[in-house]
Amino acid sequence: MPWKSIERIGSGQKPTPPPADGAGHLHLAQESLRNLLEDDRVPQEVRAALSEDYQQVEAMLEKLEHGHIHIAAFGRVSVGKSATLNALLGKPHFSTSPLHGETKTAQMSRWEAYEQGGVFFIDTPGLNEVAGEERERLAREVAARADLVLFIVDGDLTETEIRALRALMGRPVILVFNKIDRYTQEERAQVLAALQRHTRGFIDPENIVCISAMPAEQLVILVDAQGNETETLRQPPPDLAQLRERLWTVLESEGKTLAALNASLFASDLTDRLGQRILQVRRQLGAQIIRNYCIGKGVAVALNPIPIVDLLAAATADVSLVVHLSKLYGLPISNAEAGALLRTIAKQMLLFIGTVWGVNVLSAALKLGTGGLSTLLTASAQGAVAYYATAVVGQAAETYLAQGKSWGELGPKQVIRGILEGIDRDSILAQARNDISERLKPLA
Ligand SMILES: Nc1nc2c(ncn2[C@@H]2O[C@H](COP(=O)(O)OP(=O)(O)OP(=O)(O)O)[C@@H](O)[C@H]2O)c(=O)[nH]1
Ligand SMILES: [Mg+2]
Repeated sequence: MPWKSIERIGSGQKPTPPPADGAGHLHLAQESLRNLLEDDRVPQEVRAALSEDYQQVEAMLEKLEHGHIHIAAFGRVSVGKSATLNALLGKPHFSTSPLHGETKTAQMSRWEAYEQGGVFFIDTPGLNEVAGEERERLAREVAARADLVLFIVDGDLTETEIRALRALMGRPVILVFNKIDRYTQEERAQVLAALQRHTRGFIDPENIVCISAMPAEQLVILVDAQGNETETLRQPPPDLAQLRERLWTVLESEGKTLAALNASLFASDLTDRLGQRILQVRRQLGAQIIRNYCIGKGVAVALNPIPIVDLLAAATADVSLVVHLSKLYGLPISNAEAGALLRTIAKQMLLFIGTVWGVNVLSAALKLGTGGLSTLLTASAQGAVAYYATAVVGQAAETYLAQGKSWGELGPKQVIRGILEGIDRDSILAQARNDISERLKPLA
């Protein structure tokens, strides 16, 4: 059941790993993404608040259905990310520049040379650009979502690069040492050895390749038949052999698995995130709902004061609050069920009335006012207590619903006691007086 899986994953357990073959992964990933999309137990208001995440799921599903593979170029500014992709594409598709920060958004291009089709290159902005935090965030997001990352460097690793590489640990990465035309054979070997050393244990040496995507122009001296010398600048062709070979091998042997693994990871990640976001959104929406009911109740009581014990007993009238909250939590309950729940809550609250609690709340509510004990003040103090009581009822009902319609091991008594003790009484009462007097002002 999709909803259950959200709650289960949200509570820290991982789903059973899918079978190791590519097709199995693919199938399971598609299924869990589809389940996320089609889960009609996610309330409409939660869905609306998470519309961006849902769009991501749709995009990922579409990619999977078409069997597309996304390969992202990722790395520090100006290491030659765009130049490397251009060299692979065989055309200057992405803009390059000697200045930092040339690439400002993520851009995509299909790799036509890959005959089986469906392979796309994604260029990303560089890391470590001055004031480029937002672009860097985008680049990291794209890399995290790509099926394969070409992590491009132009020398030994910097601190930023080591951190970025570690963040990709466990993901398929080819480490590309670009601009080798700038180094002598001996220097290249030194850098390569350093790259292997720094990435030992998380990047296989066969996934470290040396290239020259856009070698610097060379001064060539031409000598004609008469022995006349002319100097001219020539752009040597790119040297991509190692990268091209590695890419072909990886795509041939693991292409399907790459996309499928990534999709499974994405699905489980997103399920986690969605689960957390759903809880968060529910809490926010729940707080709003409770507050609206608190105001309604507080104003009604202020206008029509009743004795305090009645007032707490009147908590049982908050049926529609509980029904509303139950819908938000995807566990709709009937009015009768809500009534029973309210009676349990009210009973526990009334038990505390016998103690100093009720008196304390009322006197705190009274103290919060300024001036004498006018009728209006007493009335709105009672309104504030009603507001407070509804807040407690709302929180108790929410706790019960969030635990899947259960009071948990503690039982209602301890849960409600915890809420009463944990609630910031004075600030809620102050807020209540504020909210109520705001609404009563136009009537005064
Ligand atoms: N010598 C040499 N220069 C290169 C090579 N590849 C790229 N360059 C130069 O490096 C500079 C940066 O190249 P880009 O491809 O724009 O680098 P980028 O990583 O995309 O840069 P941003 O988009 O700004 O992050 C350009 O001036 C390129 O000409 C290479 O193999 N050798
Ligand atoms: Mg670029």
